[in-house]
Amino acid sequence: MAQMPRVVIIGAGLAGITALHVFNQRGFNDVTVLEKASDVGGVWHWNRYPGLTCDVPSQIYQFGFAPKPDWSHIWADGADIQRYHRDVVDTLGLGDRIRLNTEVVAAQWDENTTQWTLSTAGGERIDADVVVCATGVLHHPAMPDIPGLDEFAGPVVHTARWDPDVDTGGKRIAVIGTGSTGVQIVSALQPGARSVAHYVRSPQWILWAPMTLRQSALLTAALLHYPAAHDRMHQALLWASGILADVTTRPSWRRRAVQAYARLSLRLQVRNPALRAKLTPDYQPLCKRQVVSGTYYRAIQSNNAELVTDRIAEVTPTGIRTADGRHRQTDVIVLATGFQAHNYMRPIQITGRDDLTIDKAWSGGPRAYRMTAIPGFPNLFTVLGPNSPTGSISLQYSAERTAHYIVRFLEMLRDGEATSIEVTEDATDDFNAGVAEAMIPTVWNTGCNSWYLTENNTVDLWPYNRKTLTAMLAEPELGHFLVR
Ligand code: NA7
Repeated sequence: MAQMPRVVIIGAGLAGITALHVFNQRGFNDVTVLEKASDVGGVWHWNRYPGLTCDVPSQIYQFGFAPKPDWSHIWADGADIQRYHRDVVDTLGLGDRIRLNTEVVAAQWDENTTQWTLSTAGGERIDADVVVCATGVLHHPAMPDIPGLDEFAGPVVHTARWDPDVDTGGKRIAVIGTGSTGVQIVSALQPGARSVAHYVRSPQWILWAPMTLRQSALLTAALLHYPAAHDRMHQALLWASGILADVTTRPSWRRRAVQAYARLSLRLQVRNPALRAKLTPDYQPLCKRQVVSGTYYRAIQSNNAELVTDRIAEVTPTGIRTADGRHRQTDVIVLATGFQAHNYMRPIQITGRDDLTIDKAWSGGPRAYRMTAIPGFPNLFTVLGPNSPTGSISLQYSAERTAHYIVRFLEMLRDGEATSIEVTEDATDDFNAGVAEAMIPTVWNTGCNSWYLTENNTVDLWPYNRKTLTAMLAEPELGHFLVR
C-alpha cells in the first residue's frame, strides 16, 4: 500500500473516541468515525434513566489522555459523564472526524482490492482499508418475553431507551430486574412514586458505598493546580483497582473479605429476617457484575416500596400478575432487564474473506484473539471486543492499549509491509484455550447466571490481570498473523 490507510471506526463511544485520538496522535490522519446516534458518548448517550450513576469512581473512569480533575462527585452521574465525553471530543478537536447519525448496516471485504466497503442505512457506500469496530458491549436492550407485555395500557420503558416524557411522579411503578440499573432506578423513583413494586427474579449482592459523596473542593483545587499529582493519583488508582480486580480472578483472602463485606452490607441494612431472606442471593458475592449502592436497601424498605420475588406470570392491561395469582395495579412498567451483551458489532452484516459472515464465524459464541482480531476478517479490529475486561480492569485503559496495538498494523499498511493482516485460527484457538483455563478459578465461574455468560455458558470476560493485558497488547507477535 505504502500510503496512509483509510480507517473507519464504527462507534463514537469511549472505545471509538479512544481509537480516534490514539490514531491521530500516532500520525494517522485519514480516520473517520461513523456513529449512528445523534451524539458521541455511546452508553452515556443512550442511557439517561433517573438515578444513572457510574459505579466506578470518576477519577478512574476517565481517559488517561484527557484527565478531568474537577468531577463534582466521587461517583459521577450519567449526565456529567456524557458532558465529559463531549468536552473531550471538543477539546481534542476530534469532532470533525466524527459523522453522527450515520448507521453502518454492512461491511464487505474484497480480497482482490484488499479493502472494505461499508454500507450505511442512508444508502451510502464508503471504502476503507481498515475497519475498527468500537460498537460497545452493553448496547442492545434485552426485552423480556413476558406474556401480555404488549397489551399493557400504560407506558413500558426500557431503562436503556429512557423516555423523559414518561411521568413517574405519584404513579404505581413496576420495575423489573435487579442489576445495577434496577437497583439505581428503584432508589431514584421510590421517593416520588405512589408505589414501587420491584420484581426480582434473582436477588443480587449489593455492596454499600456512599455513591452520592461529593468530591471535596480542596481535592479539586489541588488536582487542578498540580496536574502531575493528578496523573500520579490516576496511575495509583488504576494500580489499586487492578489489585481489587484480582479478587474476581483468583481465590484469596481479599476475595473472601469483599464477599464478607457484601454479606455485611445486607445484614446491617436489612433487619427484617423475612425481607433479608428474600434479598439473599443463592450464589457467591462477585459472581455476577457486582452491584454497588448506598440507597437501595433504604428505598426497598420504604412504606411505598415492595419487593416481589414471585415469578411474573403475565402482564395485563392494568398491571402485573404473579404466579401466586396476585394482581398488582400498575401505571408504568420499567424494564431494567439488561442487554444482549454478546452482539458486539452485530446486527451489522460483516462479511470477511471467502464470504465468511460474522454470524457464521461466531455461531459458537463471540470469539477473538486478544480482544481485537478475528480469523477470516482481514484488516478488521475490535476495541472492547470479546473478552474485554468489562468486569475488572479500567475499560479506558484497555481501549487505549488496544488502539496502540492496532497502530502497529496501521504502520505496516502505511509502510508497504502488508496489504492485509489477519490473525490465524491457531493463534485464536490458543488464546481462547488459555482464557478458558484461566477462567476456572475466577469467581464468575462459581455458578450464577449473568450477562457475562454467552449462550454456550462461557464467561466472556478477561480472566487475567492488568499486567498481562499490557503485555499481550504491547507488540503484535507477527507469527500469529497472516501478513499478505
Ligand atoms: P443486568 O445486570 O443484566 O440485570 C438485568 C436484570 O433483569 C437481572 O436482575 C435479571 O434477572 C432481570 N431480568 C432479565 N430478564 C428478565 C425477565 N424476563 N423477568 C424478570 N427479570 C428479568 O442489567 P443492568 O442494566 O442492570 O446492568 C448491566 C450493566 O450495566 C451492569 O452490570 C454494569 O456493568 C452497568 P436474572 O438475574 O437474569 O434472574
